[in-house]
Amino acid sequence: MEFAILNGSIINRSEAKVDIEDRGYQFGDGVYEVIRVYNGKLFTENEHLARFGKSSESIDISLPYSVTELANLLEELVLKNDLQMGIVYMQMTRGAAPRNHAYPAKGITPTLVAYTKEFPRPVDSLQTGVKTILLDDIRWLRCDIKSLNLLGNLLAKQKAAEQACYEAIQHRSETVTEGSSSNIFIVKNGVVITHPSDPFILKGITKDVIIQQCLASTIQVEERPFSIEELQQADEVFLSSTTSEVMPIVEIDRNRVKNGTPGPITRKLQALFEKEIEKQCGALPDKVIV
Ligand code: PSZ
Repeated sequence: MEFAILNGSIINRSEAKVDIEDRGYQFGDGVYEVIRVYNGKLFTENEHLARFGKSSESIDISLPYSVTELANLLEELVLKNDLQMGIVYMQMTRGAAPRNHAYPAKGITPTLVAYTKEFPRPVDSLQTGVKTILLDDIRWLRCDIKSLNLLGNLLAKQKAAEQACYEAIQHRSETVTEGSSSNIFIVKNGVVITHPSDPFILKGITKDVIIQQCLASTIQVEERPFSIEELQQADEVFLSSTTSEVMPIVEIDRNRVKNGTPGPITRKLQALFEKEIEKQCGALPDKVIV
């Protein structure tokens, strides 16, 4: 049997149902997280729970559980579902109430849902790298909130998929912001560069792990806005996310990045990332860097 979390309880997944007047369903009025599970263990769990708290706070929904309670619930869910390699999806909405744009004054209880999904590491893409397109960033100005409102992101990802690409790299005027579901990095003359964590992008947990690893090693890193031109002239380009990890980008709008193969600093960061996974979650059965 497969289980899910609905509010404070772990129940049969097929019995986890929410109200049609839930504000998540009606308005996308809520926040979410995706947490990676390797070897049955949650990777960077505290960081994801902290961001979940921050996102919900920024739209005035207060967490009805402590972070410890939530962590215990998620860990129990992973155990009960016998999940080894996959993700936990978790979302919280403002709750159910008669439809009205303004929040109901009182007496509304947030709806918290979580479930698990098996998901292998994308080892082939991590080896070869992926293709991308460049696209205008048409999203709102609070992309730092991990909100359920994802239409802008979905439209961008769909355009990429229609061109057999893995991701859409978005830009506002000349400045590259982020992917539709990832952060974007360039490497130029040995320096790793990525957009600073401001309201134009999501502060990726993976991005922060990568920055910490640069700082802890000899790799120079700069968080600063960079232009489309810098992207196009970069020595290496990669993206990062919970499920994509450190993913080499080898093509942008049909143009190869350098010679069209993953670069040495990207490879080094992939190796460091796998080390961090193994430190937190134990030995990986399918390593990209051996
Ligand atoms: O399974 C998937 O396709 C996932 S799991 C996480 C994401 C996609 N995306 C996270 C994300 C994002 O949606 C945007 C707009 N920017 C950056 C990221 C990367 O954030 P982390 O590293 O925390 O996953």
